[in-house]
Amino acid sequence: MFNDKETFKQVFREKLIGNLGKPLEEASNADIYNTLGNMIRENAGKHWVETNQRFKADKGKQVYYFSMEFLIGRLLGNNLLNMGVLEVVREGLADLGFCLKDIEEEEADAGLGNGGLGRLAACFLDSLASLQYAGHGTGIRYKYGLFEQKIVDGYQVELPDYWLQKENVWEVRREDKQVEVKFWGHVDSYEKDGRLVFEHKDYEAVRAVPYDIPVIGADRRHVNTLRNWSAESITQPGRMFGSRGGSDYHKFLEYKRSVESISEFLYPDDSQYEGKLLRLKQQYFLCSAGLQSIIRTFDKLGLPYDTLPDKVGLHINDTHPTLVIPELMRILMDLKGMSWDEAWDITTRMVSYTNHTILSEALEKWPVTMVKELLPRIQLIIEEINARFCRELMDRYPGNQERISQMAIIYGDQVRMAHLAIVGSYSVNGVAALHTEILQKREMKLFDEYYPHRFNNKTNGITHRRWLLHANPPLTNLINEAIGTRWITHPQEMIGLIKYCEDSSFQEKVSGIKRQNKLRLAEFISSKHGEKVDPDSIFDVHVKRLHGYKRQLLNILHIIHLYNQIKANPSMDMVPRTFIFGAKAAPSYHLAKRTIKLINTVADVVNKDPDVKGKVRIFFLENYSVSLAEKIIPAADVSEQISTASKEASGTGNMKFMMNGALTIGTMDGANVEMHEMIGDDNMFLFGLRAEQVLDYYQYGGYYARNIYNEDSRLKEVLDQLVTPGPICCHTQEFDQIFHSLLDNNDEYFVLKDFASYVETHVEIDRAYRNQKDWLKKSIINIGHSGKFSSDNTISRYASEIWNISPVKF
Ligand code: 26V
Repeated sequence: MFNDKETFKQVFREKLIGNLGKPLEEASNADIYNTLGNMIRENAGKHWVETNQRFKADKGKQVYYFSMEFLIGRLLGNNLLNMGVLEVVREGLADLGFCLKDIEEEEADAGLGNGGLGRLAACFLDSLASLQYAGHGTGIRYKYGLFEQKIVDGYQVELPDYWLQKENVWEVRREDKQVEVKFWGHVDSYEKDGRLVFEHKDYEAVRAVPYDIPVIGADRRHVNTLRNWSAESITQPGRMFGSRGGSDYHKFLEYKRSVESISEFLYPDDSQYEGKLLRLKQQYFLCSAGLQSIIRTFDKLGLPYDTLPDKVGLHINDTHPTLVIPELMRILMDLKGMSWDEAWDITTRMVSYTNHTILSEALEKWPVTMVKELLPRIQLIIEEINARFCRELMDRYPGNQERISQMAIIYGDQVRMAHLAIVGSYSVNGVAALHTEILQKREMKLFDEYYPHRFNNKTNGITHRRWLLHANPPLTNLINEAIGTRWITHPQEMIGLIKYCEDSSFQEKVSGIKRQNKLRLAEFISSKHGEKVDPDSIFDVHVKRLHGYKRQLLNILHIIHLYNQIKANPSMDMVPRTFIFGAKAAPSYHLAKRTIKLINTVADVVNKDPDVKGKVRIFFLENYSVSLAEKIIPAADVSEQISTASKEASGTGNMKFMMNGALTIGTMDGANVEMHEMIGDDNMFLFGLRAEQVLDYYQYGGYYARNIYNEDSRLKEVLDQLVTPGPICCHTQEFDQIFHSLLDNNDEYFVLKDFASYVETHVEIDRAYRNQKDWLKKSIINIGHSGKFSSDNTISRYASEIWNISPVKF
């Protein structure tokens, strides 16, 4: 490795020539990126091999985090950081005439996830490796990540994200580790040596090829693996067609196309479950390939199978990989010859499950007929799990048919995946205290009573390495100056910053850094939008997926109200605000897409209006992604976390903003509640209904949106503007649907109900910002407490309280 700049430069030059056959003088930024990336991966390779040898020698438990999504974003900067060579490389490249920031922009942003759930998985990988746990990711190598969003005439347009067009320097194709996954066909059963044997026949075989990505921990020496599976066709004649039969060329092409579609694209809708066959195929593909490879590794140890739970942990990220439960049962019984009871005992000591949402429309329920046709053996096993579970329930609640049907795994013609996940695992966790409480007391109450020790909370976290050290180097340096560097490995020690919260010189420095970050973002926005951005305005930021419950609509309605106030009184006294939005809507989510159009329409009207005199400006930044988040978050003054209370399981964006010194305007939802517990009313801006109230309205009724519309003249004015001809509604019925959802459909997400307190709270923010000293004090208190939300903290708890693993020390 290179520990000094000169060695780096020399090694790099040689590598460049070897790699590209080009001298430095002819190299493009892309050439530099490729060479550097390859060089870093090769360097990590040595530690990767050593880490795996250490695992072997240690003979300890390895945990596999199964997830349909790993939203890892770009890796170069973070890998350089974790390898401890960031500065050497930055300076070395500068000497050679290149700017590392520009080189980083050459990397495709791996968008293999929708939002919170996928990004959490990526933060967890970083913490697992950095804390030296044996914890790996198991995912899918989608050819297309989450769509690229363009805004055309104010509308969202989706383009394919062909991220692999650029060479992926981080992955290693491991053909030697491939396995076969079987679909369709039928199951024969017969008795052999006094046992019932099941044989899967006439199936269609798919080749699963892993691509391994090294996950480099913060001390560079510990390197875990993210193993992403790719679906490929089998070309051995006569083996691949399954029920299609025959072997002519057309059939082969048809087969090939159908196989390759399995790992072709990431489903872009994270809010509405749809029973799509291809999605079920993806899920089983992930589970079966991942498990076969894990079992193969275990077999090499030559240990008895009852030790499997001591050597392997399987964690499922939401219900998407729940099929690991029946698939493990299949492997243990059909391939390893175990009895049902032995296999079930092992399985339920291995699997743990995280629930990420209580939105009923996102809960997965697969049609029995679909599972039966696509995965005949798996469906038989699920039926048996269900039958045995229902018998247990009958013993426990004799005659209580209603309770049994509420808890059953198969109900009507559907398999309820959350029930299967709870029954088949030894731990079920929610992702923030409030969310876990709602699971235990409401949504999954019956299961919590039946399995009193199974439910637990693990509040989410974010990796401070990406979201502070990498995204905000000036703030990182300032913290180092103030409290030393121990916080980098012990993020909770950021609390030491609190003692500087009233220190004027420290405040000045925090303020200077924020301004510098705002200037950078202002420049970026100007370059995209061709408009000036005022760095002295409050940067008020709302970035996340677009969804009704996240209430971007509440935000934009408030902005329209502000606009109305300014129009009525152009000399109104307010601190100028720059409202920044970033959000992708699921392609089929019409109301969400209309909300994007509304934001862009209002932006157009307001930004152009000379009466506004720059008091309010609105920018919708297209294609919100991990790399864009890294640019936006360090520059935010205000963080919008305004979900309908009870709906946002945790939120993780809230934590990223807090860590970068933004103040939160938010509801008592998800992890905001815990944020409030730490910093209190003085340091965040809370408003709106509480979860309890929202849930009671849902349960007992009593909310009438139209009454609020009739009574609040500000709101009436705003809503009428959506549907009556004027600057926002240009003789179209574009926003009728939004209007109707609020009034005729009684405002499912309580936007109108929370409007008044939201408006008031924004007035408070305006007032608070004018007192810069006090604002900075609040900001420093936020930063100081944010270490609690480091995913290092979260992962330590998963490790000790769920997985029962310790760091694998050198
Ligand atoms: C659901 C579905 C439904 C079927 C189609 C594809 C798909 C993809 C993803 C999802 C997951 C939705 C759940 C989710 O993302 N929850 C978020 O998890 C974050 C991490 O725990 C948490 O911070 C957010 O509050 C929560 O909304």
